[in-house]
Amino acid sequence: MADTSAPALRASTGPALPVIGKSDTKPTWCPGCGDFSVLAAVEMALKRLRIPSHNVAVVSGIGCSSNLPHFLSSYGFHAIHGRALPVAEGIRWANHGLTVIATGGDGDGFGIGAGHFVHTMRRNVDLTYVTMDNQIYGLTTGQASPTSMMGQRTKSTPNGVIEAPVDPIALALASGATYVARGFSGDVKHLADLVANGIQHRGFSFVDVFSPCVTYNKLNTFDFFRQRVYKLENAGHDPTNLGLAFQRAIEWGDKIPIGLFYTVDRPTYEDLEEVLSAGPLAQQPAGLAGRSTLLDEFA
Ligand SMILES: Cc1ncc(C[n+]2csc(CCOP(=O)(O)OP(=O)(O)O)c2C)c(N)n1
Ligand code: SF4
Repeated sequence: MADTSAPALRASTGPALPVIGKSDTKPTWCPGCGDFSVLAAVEMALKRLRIPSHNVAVVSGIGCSSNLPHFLSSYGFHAIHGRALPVAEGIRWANHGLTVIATGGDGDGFGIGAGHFVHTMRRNVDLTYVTMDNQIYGLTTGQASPTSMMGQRTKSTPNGVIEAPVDPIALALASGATYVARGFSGDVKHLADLVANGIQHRGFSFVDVFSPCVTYNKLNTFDFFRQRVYKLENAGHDPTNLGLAFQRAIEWGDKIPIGLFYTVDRPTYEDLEEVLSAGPLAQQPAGLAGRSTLLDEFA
């Protein structure tokens, strides 16, 4: 976990440290888009943890959802399509004192970014990845995404999707993520709890969010999920049991689980990478260790 102990909200000498909030940029999302709730939940989580703006970096790829970093007062980086996670990893390695959050859509994370998704999880890099999973490409106006349901008619699948969807939760469990959860934009408080716990968890935290696209996905709507979702914590689920987590992950039908599927303590990439043991690279002296000995060999 990033250094959340630091945020004494008022430095002993100097001005109050700014708590996270909305930026001056107003969201351009369609009225009713699920992503508004995700933005609110991320802000609530960071406020609750009292992490000041300057200690947070939010990174995204490309898509409607990937515009999220613009709307927070933290540091932000709007990367290219599918590349939120490698950029987020790079930020962690350069300065693992920061709280790093990656955000984006299902197309961004589970399509073009799928390779990065798997490898960041198996490394257990200590960051939080929040996906706004609307099961469609929103920004490009309604093509099928990797999580679109079979049979769904979209702009790119006029006769219905014929490919089986990616199951992000099962994929995360299989790839070694150490905190795996799912939220719903229709329940912001529950979602904020999942995000806050994910930020506090040491290791790769994944929160997949049912975040309906009200403009292009007329199948997976707020009502669709309201009628189906139930909370794992109310169903006696044991989030320390990987086998049970897989069983819950593949549930899809009249009942669909949200909440914490799985969590485990495992050393993070940052714990195991020797070069980071002396503290954040950004605060270490620049230079090449043992440089003179190395250069002497070529003299
Ligand atoms: C390399 C590359 N390929 C394709 C695109 C076009 N493109 C932009 S956003 C996007 C998909 C967005 O869908 P998703 O990630 O689910 O986000 P949403 O807009 O639904 O929030 C695509 C295909 C691109 N920008 N770059
Ligand atoms: S097109 Fe869909 S995902 Fe994009 S802002 Fe509008 S409702 Fe949200």
